[in-house]
Amino acid sequence: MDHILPLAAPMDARNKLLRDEARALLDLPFNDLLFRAQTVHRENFDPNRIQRSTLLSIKTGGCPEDCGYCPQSARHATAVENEPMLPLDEVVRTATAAKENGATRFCMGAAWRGPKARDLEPVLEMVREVKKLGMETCCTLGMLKEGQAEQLREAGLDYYNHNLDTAPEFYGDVITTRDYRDRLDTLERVRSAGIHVCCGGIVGMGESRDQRAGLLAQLAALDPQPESVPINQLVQVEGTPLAGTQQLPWTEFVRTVAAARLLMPRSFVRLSAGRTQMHEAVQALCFLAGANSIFYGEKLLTTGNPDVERDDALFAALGLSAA
Ligand code: SAM
Ligand code: DTB
Ligand code: SF4
Repeated sequence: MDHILPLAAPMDARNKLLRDEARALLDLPFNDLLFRAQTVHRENFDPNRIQRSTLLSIKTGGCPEDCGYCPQSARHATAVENEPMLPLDEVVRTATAAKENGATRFCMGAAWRGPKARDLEPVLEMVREVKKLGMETCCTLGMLKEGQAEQLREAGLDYYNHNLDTAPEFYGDVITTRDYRDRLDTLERVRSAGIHVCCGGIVGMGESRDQRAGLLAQLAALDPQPESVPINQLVQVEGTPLAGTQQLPWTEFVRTVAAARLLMPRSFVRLSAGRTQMHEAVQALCFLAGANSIFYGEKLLTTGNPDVERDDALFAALGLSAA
């Protein structure tokens, strides 16, 4: 009977294989990696179309969690001011403007560990109203409890963003107030409620290449794979524990995008936070590596993003159009 593995083993074995595969991709010569990524990208997508999502922080700052990268944690002394939940009309106005600018998805973020029952009501109203505008709706509200994903789905939520952030073994260096399993549980709740999954991570937090492979393997092992995969470059914010981390070479960022494309061929890979600090030539390489989505609009949640005129000019220069 020694051929029978313990129950957990097949998944672990698959994860290990995926991790080795991710590592081998990240180790390829840059040109080989980009060529392969662009080839697979073309087999699955129109290479000249980029999906655009606009973010809005509907409840800013004062978060009880200790995520080392985040300017909204109450535990870090940053310049972010705590704000109560935005009123519905302001959310609808911002979403309308985003739609007029060409965004197809509107993502509402809240600085919570997770929503309390009374927090969720106004968010459900926002989801209903944004949906009525004809946009795809997305929320990122932290951990969800039993039944909350269903409530969001019922209100018309299309996507839920919840990131794995980094490799399991590096995670504890970045966040201590919730663990990897909590994140996987929320992702399972989202998936079983019939909401599309938006799940990615952050690079440039001081992790190794092998740990970037570990993150990618975890994302690729989600079954089904996430529909959207945001790859964020750490935005270093003064007052956060991760401010001052050694900058990741741009080649490593592009490699991560390319490997994400190869490991998750049908997912939208989003070139996410960090574009303000990124040369446009590097962004162009990310599109070549298979990124086909961006955050669009001058603000992410609390930090800056390129303004729309600048992005429009970049799209024009590259012959890219909206998806
Ligand atoms: N509070 C909720 C949560 O953590 O799930 C939702 C909002 S939280 C700000 C959403 C995601 O933004 C985080 O999971 C993280 O991946 C990303 N993020 C936050 N601060 C960042 C930073 N400084 N640079 C890059 N990405 C960041
Ligand atoms: C994601 O992966 N990146 C976005 C969105 N999902 C919610 C957030 C980026 C936040 C960057 C720091 C800030 O602006 O506060
Ligand atoms: Fe809170 Fe989310 Fe920021 Fe973590 S990432 S501190 S949970 S707002």
